[in-house]
Amino acid sequence: MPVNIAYETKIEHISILDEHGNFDASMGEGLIPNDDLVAMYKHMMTCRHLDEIAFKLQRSGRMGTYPENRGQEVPSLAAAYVLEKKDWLVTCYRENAGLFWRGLPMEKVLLHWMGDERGNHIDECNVTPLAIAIGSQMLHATGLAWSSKYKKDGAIACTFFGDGATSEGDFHEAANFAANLDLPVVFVCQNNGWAISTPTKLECSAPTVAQRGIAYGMDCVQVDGNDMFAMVKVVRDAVKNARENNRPTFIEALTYRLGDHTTADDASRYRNVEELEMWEKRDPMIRLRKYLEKLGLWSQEQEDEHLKVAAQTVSEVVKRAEGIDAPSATEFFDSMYTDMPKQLKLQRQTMRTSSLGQDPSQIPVQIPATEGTVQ
Ligand SMILES: Cc1ncc(C[n+]2csc(CCOP(=O)(O)OP(=O)(O)O)c2C)c(N)n1
Ligand SMILES: [Mg+2]
Repeated sequence: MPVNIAYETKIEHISILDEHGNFDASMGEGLIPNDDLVAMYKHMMTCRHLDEIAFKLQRSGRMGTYPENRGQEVPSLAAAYVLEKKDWLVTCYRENAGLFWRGLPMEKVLLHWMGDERGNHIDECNVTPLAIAIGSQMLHATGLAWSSKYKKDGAIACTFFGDGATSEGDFHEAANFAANLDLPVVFVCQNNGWAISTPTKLECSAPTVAQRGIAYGMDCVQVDGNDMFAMVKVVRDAVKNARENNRPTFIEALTYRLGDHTTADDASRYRNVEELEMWEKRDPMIRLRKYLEKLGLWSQEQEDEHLKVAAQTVSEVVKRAEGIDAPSATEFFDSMYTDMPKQLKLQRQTMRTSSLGQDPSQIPVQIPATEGTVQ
């Protein structure tokens, strides 16, 4: 019997504006209006300033652990730029630029990292709270898309996760459901080469992470994740595919975190200086700035001017985050369920909060007569 090919495929890599300033006009021309490009660059400047200040807040004991976003601003910003208001952006923890573009107040992210549940109360826009349990958010995105399809409201869900997260079961379950049920989901993997100190090649033997999506029958593409033009193009294509055909797409965005994994990490212990220097040259802001300058859309004066605006914005954000009244000690119980299970009700009522000097109304302990004994 002849040997036939049962299946053949390819993964395209999309790049429009590369690190050397080469611009592929055949794909990039007219993709993003100049005014929008300038607005995006300014937004990235503000986000990067917030990142720097957040790092300092942690170092000076004013905030808990923080994961720097520096270097990874483009993928989520491109997605937020393309998505409509009714759509969902379902992120992990390195997508500040996209979340803020959609309208999440910056102080909510600071509150989150200060351990304040109110940072996770989001009424302003269709984004979900930061997901720290790796991979969990992809399932939420699939669920949101399933509910949109059921309700026929036309919304799609765009979810973000890292290369490491594609080795979690949650990714495979979310991808399988999304593809089999024809759900409008855009899966964006930010492949930054590392899952904390584990290099991607140690947890993914395939040459691209994108091909993991092929197993589920999704369209898959790899893109330069530091290239705003290429990112906007692939997200736009994927959103169209989701909106018009109810089909999920897997996008592998190649990028790099220029900082440590979080403030609890020291990346110099596992990655070498040459690698970092190579990626510093690929910084998404450098190439966008050069492109804007070449077109006469940006100058050093504008840079200096906007830096002042960014500093002022961030300083007000920090004031708001630090100025909020202390949360009650039971706040985190109240955010979890619409109808709190009785075990949690009991825990809430029996919390010994007097040592914190908070919520003295909880003392003495009150066990609800109607709830009976908790098993
Ligand atoms: C379920 C789960 N397992 C382990 C961790 C600890 N952890 C935090 S970040 C991380 C690595 C994630 O790597 P990746 O998905 O590539 O995201 P990146 O931080 O590189 O953006 C791990 C293992 C966690 N938060 N959740
Ligand atoms: Mg990673």
